[in-house]
Amino acid sequence: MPAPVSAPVSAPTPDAASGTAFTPRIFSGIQPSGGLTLGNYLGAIRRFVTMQDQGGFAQTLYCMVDMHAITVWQDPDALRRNTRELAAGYLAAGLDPARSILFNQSRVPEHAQLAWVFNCVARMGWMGRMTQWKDKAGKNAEAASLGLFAYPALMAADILLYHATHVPVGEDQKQHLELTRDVAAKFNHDYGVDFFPVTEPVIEGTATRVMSLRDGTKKMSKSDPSDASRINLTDDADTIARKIRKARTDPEPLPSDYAGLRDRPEARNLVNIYAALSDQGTDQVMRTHGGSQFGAFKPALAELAVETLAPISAEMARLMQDPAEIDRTLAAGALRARDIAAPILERTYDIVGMLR
Ligand code: AQP
Repeated sequence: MPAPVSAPVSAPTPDAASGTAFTPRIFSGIQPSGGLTLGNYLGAIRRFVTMQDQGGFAQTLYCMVDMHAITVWQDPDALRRNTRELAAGYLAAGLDPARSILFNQSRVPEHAQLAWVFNCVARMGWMGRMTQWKDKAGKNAEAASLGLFAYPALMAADILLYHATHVPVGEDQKQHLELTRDVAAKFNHDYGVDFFPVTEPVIEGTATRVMSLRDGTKKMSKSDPSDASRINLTDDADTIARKIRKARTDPEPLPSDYAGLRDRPEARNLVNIYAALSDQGTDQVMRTHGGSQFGAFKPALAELAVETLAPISAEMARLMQDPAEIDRTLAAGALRARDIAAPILERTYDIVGMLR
């Protein structure tokens, strides 16, 4: 059993029908659809590293989900660059290719193959209810790609292709994880098997939903048109400090307790970021900074952000000078991923009745 991360990680899900425990295994991914943000770092990558380091999982697989990225238009050169930069971000933050399997999704064709099976398991109604689909397709759903609509079935395939039991993600992915569980349950039920595990999302801590610096009701996102809305992992110290100084807030000082931030989304966001970066609870942050004006709190937050991100950003820049080495790391990771994926896909085809 893996040891707890910041809060207890529940046991690998025993299959309800057979009582069989699945091998504890982690899968998660990030889209190379832009540069990495502080949201990606705090909501996902930092926990990828913790879960790798704590041990107790048979494998930790971390992917650059390039096939997900092309569900909206990506310039081919930018996609190549963003995929390498994402890999550099993983490595710079502490993922170790000797201990974790790092690869880009399109190098493991089993993802697309299993996704097709799941396209035939998942229902149109399920997909239509996904808030990410509604947000990204917007009012003009007719013009959105079929891939964007089917995105959650590919995500279910990413996870279930490895029989992953735990998936560390930010809050925004909770609904997709629930759909992954529905796909596994429906497949198992339809074919009368106990083949796919019911995966546990791991959504923990104070930074599971980092918000935009310009609008505290919107998620910080790498594809937000406003660069001022986010902190990029590649931003230099001055840029980070400027973005935090200009972050939208309100005129009131910080309250003495966290509950006082309930109707102040921008202020709450900055406190949550501070808590996550300093590894403190929000109550502790309020004890230290309650009563402060933003003129004092923002520089303290900027200092903390620079202290955390500067070494990562410097290491990313160093790694990006040798793209061929990044490509070799990803190719080697893909071979290891395929060793796990290929037999699971074969067995899936067999269960479905495809001649092998
Ligand atoms: N703002 C955030 N706060 C906490 N976690 C976040 N994540 C993303 N934004 C935040 C987590 O990062 C992982 C990878 O996300 P993704 O790149 O696959 O897709 P996304 O969630 O759609 O991220 P973006 O930045 O908003 O990308 P675009 O703009 O391309 O759609 C996930 O675990 C996610 O929860």
